[in-house]
Amino acid sequence: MTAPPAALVLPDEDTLFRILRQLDLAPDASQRATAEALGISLGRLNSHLKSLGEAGLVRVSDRSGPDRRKRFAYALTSRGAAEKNRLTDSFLARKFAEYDALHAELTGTTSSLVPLKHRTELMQNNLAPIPELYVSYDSAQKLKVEAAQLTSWDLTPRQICDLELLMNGGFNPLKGFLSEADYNGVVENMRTADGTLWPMPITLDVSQDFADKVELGQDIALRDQEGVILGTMTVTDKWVPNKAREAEMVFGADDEAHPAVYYLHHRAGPVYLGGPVTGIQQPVHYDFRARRDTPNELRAYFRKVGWRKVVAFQTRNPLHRAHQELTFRAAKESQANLLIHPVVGMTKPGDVDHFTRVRCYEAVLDKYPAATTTMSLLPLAMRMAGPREAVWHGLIRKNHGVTHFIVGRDHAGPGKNSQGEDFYGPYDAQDLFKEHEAEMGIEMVPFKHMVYVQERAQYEPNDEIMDKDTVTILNISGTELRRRLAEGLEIPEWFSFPEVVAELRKTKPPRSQQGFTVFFTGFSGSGKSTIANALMVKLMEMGGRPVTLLDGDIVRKNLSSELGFSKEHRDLNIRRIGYVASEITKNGGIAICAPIAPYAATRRAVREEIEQYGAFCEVHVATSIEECERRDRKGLYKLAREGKIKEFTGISDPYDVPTNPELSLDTENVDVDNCAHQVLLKLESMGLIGAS
Ligand code: PPS
Repeated sequence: MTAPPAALVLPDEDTLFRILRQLDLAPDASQRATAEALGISLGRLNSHLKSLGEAGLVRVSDRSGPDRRKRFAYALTSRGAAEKNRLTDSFLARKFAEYDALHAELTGTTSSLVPLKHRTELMQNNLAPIPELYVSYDSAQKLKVEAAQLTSWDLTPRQICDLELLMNGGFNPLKGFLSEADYNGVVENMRTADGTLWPMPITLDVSQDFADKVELGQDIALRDQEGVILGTMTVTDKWVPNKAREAEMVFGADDEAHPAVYYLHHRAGPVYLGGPVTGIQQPVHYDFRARRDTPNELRAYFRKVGWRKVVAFQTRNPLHRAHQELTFRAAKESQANLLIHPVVGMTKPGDVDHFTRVRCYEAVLDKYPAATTTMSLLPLAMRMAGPREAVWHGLIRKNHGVTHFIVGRDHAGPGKNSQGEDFYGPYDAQDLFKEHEAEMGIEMVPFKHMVYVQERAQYEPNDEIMDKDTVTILNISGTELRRRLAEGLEIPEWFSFPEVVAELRKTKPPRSQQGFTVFFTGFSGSGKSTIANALMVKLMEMGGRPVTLLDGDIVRKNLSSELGFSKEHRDLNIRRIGYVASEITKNGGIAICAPIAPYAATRRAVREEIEQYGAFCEVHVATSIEECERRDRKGLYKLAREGKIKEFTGISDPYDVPTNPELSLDTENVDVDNCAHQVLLKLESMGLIGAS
């Protein structure tokens, strides 16, 4: 926050706090009413308002009307709102200190009291409300109007998730996107600059263009993807982060096989902005509204139903019987009520979508003893950061009024690294959590690996089974479950509840009934279009699903007619193709794409987008550049050699050869029909076509 000019005399902190609070609660009130509410004279209020206006904390506006005494309206600026939040914290800290002193005076003991600097956090048990960053409804209406004039940043889906949890206190004690000093502390040693434990960088990454437009001290509006203003931020910091270092320290390796590292390098903007946030309104959700709770709503619920101890279960997967048994046991062992707290913001690419999952969770809720368990949805964007993520999850749950947290084997694990090894040890998350448990103020309930014992027809913790040699232990891995779903095979009742299986089958019919995309890539003239056409005809002959061909030339005529061949335009072209293909795939059709698509990163982004809905089969049409040039069907290579066509792929522009395509075709020794047939065989082996 920028300091007010030196000449300004602001009221003392107490008066300032009371004025800002009053203006937040009743921004439209007359000056007389405000002075009365504060118990000060009109003259004093006037002079305070003048200096607050000059300091940029309050906005004065003229309003027309006959009554001269009501001529001016006063409202908080976003800076004023941020200042009010800061003063609220220091006010609370002081009150806690007074409580301390009173406690000592009345009881003569101070032994159970914690050091003052931790007072505000630790005094907040799971029942008391926690601070939010929102202004009052009336102030929000005013700020919204003011913010319409500000430079705006359109938040990415991940930033919307982060902002929601910043504003509603889910990321308490953070007051905004991290400043540079806080970011450095968090990256290097999991602590903000003042020493507060916080393991995950919550940063506002922006484009270079946007960063160039913003000055330090400036307020910016934060908008969702429809342009709705959710909050404002006073930019106190702007810097170019060392992303490789962030990846090493936060995710354990600068390895793009880690989804968050990939995101960091390919999705996140190059510049970070930091500063305090003022909340105007929460992001709008139209789905499962009754199942979404802010931290304070959950705390209020726990107060209402009298839950003192609550154990939370974090999940990004459907719940099967093993999970139900495990969570039930965890609640019993810690003598706590159970909160199923699934993530519905962003999870790992390829996960079951949250709509399906929530319907599955609802089916499982009935399996718990009545009134012991509840479910609430958490709009978190996960980073899959294993140990650090577990600590982060714990702090977030603590903010939601939870006292115990289940941490399992490989909590928030991202899968294998580029060497095919696990990023983290299976119990690293539990170890790191344990190390910080006392400071976090939330207790870990370590996950027991539950397996099904056939003879006893029940789930038992694996490490408690003494007669392993004589009983039959059954388990179905996640991979095996996906295989059974994909192939339409039986899923036994001991493994999952029939209602859950039915939901999963609805969204994930067997692969042979799902949509998919075949994505050809290769040089111009490599034979992509010809093979794609042959494949389309063969698939149409089989019938069953609609087939659409998105050929390079056709797309450039219809979808991308204004684009050229710069890297930026090619990427845009491929992303458009990817978008259309993902929609076709989602709706159960077959999309065949045949652009050059020279950049590996863009192909990967398209793959990720499509794999949310169905299979992606990348086919490299591996005709060499020499052969393409020799064929030169369209005469373009000749023109490219003569310099008449610029940026020509393979001649004067790069092509990243696919390193791991589903199929690579040699067109120099094999005819078109056979190439198309090879693709069909590949699709069959992927389970995408076949008897159905
Ligand atoms: S990209 O890179 O994927 O966006 O390209 P794409 O849309 O597939 O290109 C389609 C056709 O454009 C012709 N063409 C060029 N290709 C490469 N480089 C340059 N500079 C260029 N200029 C025009 C070329 O005929 C491509 O056709 P195909 O179907 O690949 O033979």
